[in-house]
Amino acid sequence: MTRIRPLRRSLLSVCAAALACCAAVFPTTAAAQTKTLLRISTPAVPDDWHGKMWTVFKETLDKSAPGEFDVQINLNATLFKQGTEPAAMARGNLELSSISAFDIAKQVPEFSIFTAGYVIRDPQHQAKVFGGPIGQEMFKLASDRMEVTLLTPIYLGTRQVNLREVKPVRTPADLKGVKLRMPGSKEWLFLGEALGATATPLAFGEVYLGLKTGTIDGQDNPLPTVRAAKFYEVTKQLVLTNHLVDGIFIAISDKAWKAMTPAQQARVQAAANAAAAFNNENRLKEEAQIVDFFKSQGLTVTTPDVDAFRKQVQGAYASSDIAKAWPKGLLERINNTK
Ligand code: KDO
Repeated sequence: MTRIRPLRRSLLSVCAAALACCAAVFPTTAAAQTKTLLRISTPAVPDDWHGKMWTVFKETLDKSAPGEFDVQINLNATLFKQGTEPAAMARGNLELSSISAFDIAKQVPEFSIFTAGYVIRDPQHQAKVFGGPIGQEMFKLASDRMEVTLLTPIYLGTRQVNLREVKPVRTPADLKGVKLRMPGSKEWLFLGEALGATATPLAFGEVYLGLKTGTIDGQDNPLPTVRAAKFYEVTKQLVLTNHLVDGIFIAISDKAWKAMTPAQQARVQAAANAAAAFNNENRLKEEAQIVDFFKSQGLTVTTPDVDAFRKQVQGAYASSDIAKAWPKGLLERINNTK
């Protein structure tokens, strides 16, 4: 038997005690290190469906792969600012987010076709376009050119104009001079201007205060978001322009995706699908009946001349630089998807 000299023995026992102490103080850290870290960042508020869907994602994954993933959900843009998520994912500082067509268009200009007003007709049309060959081609293009993989599209809702003060709005001319808040990118600002307004860039998290203090006259978002972010508390009118059937995409960083085994990838994909289904089902259900809620809160809900808005917005895109990046024939293929 090897003899341990007294000095070595006392050193060993000090080390053993230190290790035992560490294990007692940091047991979860030690366990978490063996798990695959999945950090999520989104500007979504907790009460919006695409905020809640991340809990479905986490629960689905915890069930299909117990103890395998450490899913950390960060809502309200607390981890990364709105629009900076793709860069954070490319750097390896973030694993998952829901990114918009506008975020993708910054790197893949062809994708801007999905940022254009009055291209996608309704949620069913969106599901058919994204669920068919066009979706496959465009998601591959984005995944090939960015350092993220798009796992699934999500219906964010149909965007409407929401104003601080009641105003007769029939046509785009009636929005002249209205400071309409849009998220801050060229494609967003183009959409706001195409609607006839003065597009004013502001991050989502600052919209409530902007409406309250009057630094902006209005904003546009799908109605479930107007409810969840409580914009109805600081606005008086909804104008049902239906100008953008908006989609976002659950995306995962390539660093995280490629480090996973095929079995892990399949579980993450299934969890993303479950999250998307939860969002889509609840959002559609809510959109179908939400107008009464706003009326009960004292808001004036008006229907403008939607054909006049459609004509002006489609015309603005047709003659724009943005549309020059759209793949030849894609608009017709989208229009012909029934
Ligand atoms: C917004 O800032 O108006 C917007 O609706 C844009 C979307 O692309 C998306 O970022 C969304 O905000 C957030 O998820 C908050 O709902």
